[in-house]
Amino acid sequence: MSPKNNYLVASALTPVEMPTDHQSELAFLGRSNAGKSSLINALTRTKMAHVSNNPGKTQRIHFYRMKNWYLVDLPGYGYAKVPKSVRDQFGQAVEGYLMSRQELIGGILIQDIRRDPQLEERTVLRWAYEKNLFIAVVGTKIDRLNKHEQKMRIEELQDAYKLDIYPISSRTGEGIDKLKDAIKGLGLTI
Ligand SMILES: Nc1nc2c(ncn2[C@@H]2O[C@H](COP(=O)(O)OP(=O)(O)OP(=O)(O)O)[C@@H](O)[C@H]2O)c(=O)[nH]1
Ligand SMILES: [Mg+2]
Repeated sequence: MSPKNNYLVASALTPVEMPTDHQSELAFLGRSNAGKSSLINALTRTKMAHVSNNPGKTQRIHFYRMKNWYLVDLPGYGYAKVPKSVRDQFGQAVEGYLMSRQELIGGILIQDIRRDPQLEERTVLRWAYEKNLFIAVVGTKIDRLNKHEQKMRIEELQDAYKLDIYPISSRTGEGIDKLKDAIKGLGLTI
């Protein structure tokens, strides 16, 4: 018997491989190794997303069934260890998905709290603003910093993004409930 939700239903590269039941979708985006899979697992209290020390191994769009929506894991951009042909194919699939998927209501942009936003992060923000979609920026791995460093980095990132960010640790669980509340605020059950 398969579980009702919290499981992988599709790993897609083309629209025909994507779910067809028109549930809302929320995309989890971020650089490889930023902590996307760990965050997905912390949010859902599962191990449904694969956590690896081998960045950028998967180049497919993963759809996870949630109660009344799909959580969409877009494996990291900015990875170097993948042949260019694979990168191009995946890049096109992601771009096509972000630009034309009707079910998509927004994105969770995930980045290591210790890093600064780069062109890719700014591109994601511009995409969300242009399409008038929800966007939340999450700063991961706060457990790697002391309280003072956390405060400084949160301020620096908020300045850079001109947005409040969600500081979290998937390791300790800190900040996870606040992010959950934001997702619930979209009418998505989690
Ligand atoms: N200390 C700490 N380490 C974390 C945290 N989140 C993720 N990590 C570690 O960071 C590494 C990458 O985590 P993943 O969750 O696989 O990252 P990802 O963004 O899904 O990476 P790709 O799938 O390659 O794009 C792993 O070694 C995790 O254990 C966190 O909150 N704290
Ligand atoms: Mg991952």
